[in-house]
Order: sequence, then C-alpha cells, then structure tokens
Amino acid sequence: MRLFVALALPDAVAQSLMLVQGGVPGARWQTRDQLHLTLRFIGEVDGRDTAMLDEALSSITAPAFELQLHGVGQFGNKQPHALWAGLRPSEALEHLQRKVDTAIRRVGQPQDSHKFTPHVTLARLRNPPMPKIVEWLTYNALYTSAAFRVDAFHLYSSHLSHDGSRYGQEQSYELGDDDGKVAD
Ligand code: 3AM
Repeated sequence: MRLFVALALPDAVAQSLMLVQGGVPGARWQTRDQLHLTLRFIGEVDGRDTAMLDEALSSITAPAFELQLHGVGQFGNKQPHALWAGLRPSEALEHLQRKVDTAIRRVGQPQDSHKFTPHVTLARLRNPPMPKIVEWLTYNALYTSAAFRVDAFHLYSSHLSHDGSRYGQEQSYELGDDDGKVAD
C-alpha cells in the first residue's frame, strides 16, 4: 500500500479553495476528496509495516491547534508542475510534523529528502501555460481561508487511477487539549 500522513480540511475551507480553482487551461484541479495537507509522504509499505506505522502514529501526543490557509504558490519554478495554497506560519503545525516524521523514521521508514513546505495542492500541471500561471498567482496572492481547528491527523492510502490519485483515510489520530493529552 502507498501511504502518507496528512491533515484533512473542513468543508468550508475546501469550498473556499474550490473558488480559486480555475483560470489555468489544462490544469488538473484536485477534487474535494483529493484536497489535504501532507505532513509526511511514506511510500509503498506492506501489511506488517503498516501495523508498525499505525502503532507509532497512535502513540503521538500533541495539542490540537488552529490553522489558516494564506497565499498561493507553485512548485517547479520555470516548469511548474503544481499549484498550491500556502499557510500562515504555525509553530504547532511544525511541531506536529516533526513528531510524525520522527515516529515514522523510528519504525525504519526512509527519511523524506524534501524539506517540509506546508501546502495544499490545488492543481497538477503537465504543459504549464506560463502567462496564465503568473496571472493566477497574482490574482490569488491574497487568498485567505477562515481559521479552522485541527484536532486530528490521518494515515492516507493513495491509489493511482486513470483519472488521478484516489486517497482514502485508513486511520485517524486525535490531537489533545493544550498539554497534548486527548480528552476521555
Ligand atoms: O500533498 P501533495 O498532494 O502535494 O506529491 C504527492 C502528494 O503531495 C507526495 O505525497 C502526497 C500524497 O501522494 N508524494 C508523492 N510521491 C512522493 C515522494 N516520492 C511524494 N512526496 C515525497 N516523495
């Protein structure tokens, strides 16, 4: 199974993102079900490793926190391959990401060589029409979502299909109150 760890987005935030999904011909806009915020890509694992990962992720304690999406960007520089929404800086998010990364490395999964760049992918691009992309980036530069509470993170599976990736929530892990403990 191909796995990754991510945050889900509330419907209101997803709807606000869907309003900025347009204006770039040829872009493959992510559907509602594909929108998420990746904390850590894992990759292909077997059933035994999945069980170990689940156990490691279950043992994470971290506080729930507030997030707000803000701004947009692209990956790929002169050959953009993805458009995304960014986030207002969040120490709590970085803290959770480090905990998830450490837990995953401890059970023997290889390190992810990419630096963590918090984002929500909005579109994937094959033949980027540069002027339209510059226009889209400029027009949506001030995009800001409502603030929302993050009280869980999830282990997702990813299945490639002819119409893009299909993501499924395999497991969910609750975040706690301010001291990180999950309430009973
Ligand atoms: O959060 P997004 O959608 O930007 O690009 C993939 C996607 O990111 C990324 O993991 C998320 C879930 O598929 N991804 C895919 N292969 C990857 C790899 N080898 C990867 N990230 C790092 N290394």
